[in-house]
Amino acid sequence: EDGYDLWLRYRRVEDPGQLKRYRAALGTLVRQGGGPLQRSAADELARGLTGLLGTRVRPRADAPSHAALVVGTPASSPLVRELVPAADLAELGDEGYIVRRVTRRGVDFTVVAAHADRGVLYGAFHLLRLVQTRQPLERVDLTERPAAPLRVADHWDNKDGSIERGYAGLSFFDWEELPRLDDRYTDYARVLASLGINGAVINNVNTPADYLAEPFLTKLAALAGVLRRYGVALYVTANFAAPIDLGGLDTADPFDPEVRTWWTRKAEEIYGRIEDFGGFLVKANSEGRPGPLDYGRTHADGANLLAGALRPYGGIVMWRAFVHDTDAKWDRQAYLDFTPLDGKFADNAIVQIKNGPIDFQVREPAHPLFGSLPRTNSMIELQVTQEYTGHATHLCYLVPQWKEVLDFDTLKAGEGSTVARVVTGRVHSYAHFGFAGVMNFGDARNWTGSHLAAANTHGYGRLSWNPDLSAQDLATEWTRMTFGNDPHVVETVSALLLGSWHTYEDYTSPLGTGYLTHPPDGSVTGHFDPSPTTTTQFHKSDREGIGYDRTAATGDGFTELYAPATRDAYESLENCPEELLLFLHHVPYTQRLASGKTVIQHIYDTHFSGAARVADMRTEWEGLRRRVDLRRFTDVHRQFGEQLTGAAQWRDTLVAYWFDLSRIRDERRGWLQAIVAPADTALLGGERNELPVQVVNATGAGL
Ligand code: BDP
Repeated sequence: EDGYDLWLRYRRVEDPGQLKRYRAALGTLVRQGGGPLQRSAADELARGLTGLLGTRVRPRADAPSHAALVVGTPASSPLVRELVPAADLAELGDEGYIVRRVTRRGVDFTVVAAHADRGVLYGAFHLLRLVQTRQPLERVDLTERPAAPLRVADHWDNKDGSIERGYAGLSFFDWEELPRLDDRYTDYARVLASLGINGAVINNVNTPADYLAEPFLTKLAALAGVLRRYGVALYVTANFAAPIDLGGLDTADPFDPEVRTWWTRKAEEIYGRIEDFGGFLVKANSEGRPGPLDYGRTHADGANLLAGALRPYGGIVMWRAFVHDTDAKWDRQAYLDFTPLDGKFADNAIVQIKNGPIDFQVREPAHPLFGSLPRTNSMIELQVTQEYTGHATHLCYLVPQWKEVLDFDTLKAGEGSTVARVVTGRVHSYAHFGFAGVMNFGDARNWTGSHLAAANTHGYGRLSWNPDLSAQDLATEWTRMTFGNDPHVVETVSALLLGSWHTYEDYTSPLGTGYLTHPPDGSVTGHFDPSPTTTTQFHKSDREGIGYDRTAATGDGFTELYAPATRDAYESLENCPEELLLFLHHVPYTQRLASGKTVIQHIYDTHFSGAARVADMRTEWEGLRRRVDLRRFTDVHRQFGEQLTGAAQWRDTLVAYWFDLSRIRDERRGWLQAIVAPADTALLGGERNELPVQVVNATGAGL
């Protein structure tokens, strides 16, 4: 097992009784008509059930007189028409489905039925999931429809094959070889569809304009053809200066008629090649990217230009709210730039908002824009790739983090206006809304570089379908599908996943200390290793205290961007959630926490306990030897070893750093904390990981 199958592993059911029941119910597969998506559904069922049941399953069209699995739509299948009322299905839209056991004339039918072919495809994957996780089907009766229409996978892949913030090798979009296709594209599309993901942006947000012209259009068309069979629309990131770079114009001003014409023709050209093209994602006027502000126009003007060009074809523009050109107001800039534009964006433009105001840190409050744009379509952008959360080395299951953000009550439209409800269009009447996830896929054989990191990919997709799913259920589901149903494995791996984010937070950045990773320097270690000396503008540690004062009273006023009750809580030291304390306040090291501990002692303790837990994690994993296949067991074991080294490095760097600044001893451990060659100047300008301090224990051994 090399991990290539991800959670689409269809290994034979072990329990003989269960196998017999599944075989009886699902051994015959009936599909009557339908288009390419239904064919994909039937192909997947044939493949999956052949594996799971250990017997050849092939789709047939005639109705059998014995138990069978029936898939289809009422429009294409007389049998489906007979078994499930068409009205029940019509209510579910084009993506919803029903999986139901129906007995007719004494024959048991397991039915996967939908109003449209796309729903059949999603239902097929659901049925497979039920068998993979060994659910009984005797009384199955479930109805599903996605919470949001946009469930998108964003790739930050470059045309030279590199991936910005990618930790799983190079890009598998091979622009040299395309339009020649290989099986990996189909498997990619299957993987997305298995989660209900229905859109893919295949290039980096920092993109040249090239993708909008030949030879890319031909290549994109080929790719779109594969994705289409799995219900995934192809999108590209557009460079706002494309009219200049590709069109030879001397401006990209959204109000310039030639610019407008250029985009109109461009859209016509793209749709001439890819009729179901999804649209554009745009990063504009952020980190040096071109945009409408270059011409004195607004983000809405820019978005509307592209939206207008795409509108005749039903395309959309996802316009990113990650805008910052100065570190000074990084936390507030998106809010300040976008809220005055509320109501000014076209109805086929959507503002895409990162989960938090900074940049995918281990811990941030929910972005204050959620709920603040009642008249502007909004979607959330989550980061599946672990840019600041340990790359493919540290286990950091992000679903609990995403859940906290999604469950955050913005209170902006009264109680219950949670982020999840905002981005699923239940708070404001948005025309388009949903989810984008920055992917962690590369050309590594196992897709994500780390076997366990695929749990984040799975979790993202499943949450974008249904944000109410619990982290516990998702962790368990992924584990069962990925490593099998041995209860000990399921329990151990789910627990490892579920505890991992807090553990990572503890040994890297407790209490919301925030951005502590080394800035990118072109190497893959950017945003990975600890480097507190280079990020002081974010954590604001000094000799007196620690934390970023974002209060209205004495700080930058970021707290003002939240609803009054939240603002009040964030503003006060007593009511501020402790995990955000240092994100919002600058406090003395001796500030007491609810536990009675001082902030500095808490910081010491969590760095030590967090790093210690990584050793426990590895021991837990060792308990799975022989319960997990050797190759994946060994790969993960090696990864835990690397994580252990990394965690120790974080602990020692940070404990030493804050000891040196605060000069307050760790009262708990009673170790001698010796400062070797303290040199403030060197400390402030210090090289990465080369702090002039060392922590040693009483015996003198380095920790
Ligand atoms: C940051 C990444 C950078 C991205 C940027 C963005 O470090 O590579 O280009 O976000 O989202 O997290 O645009």
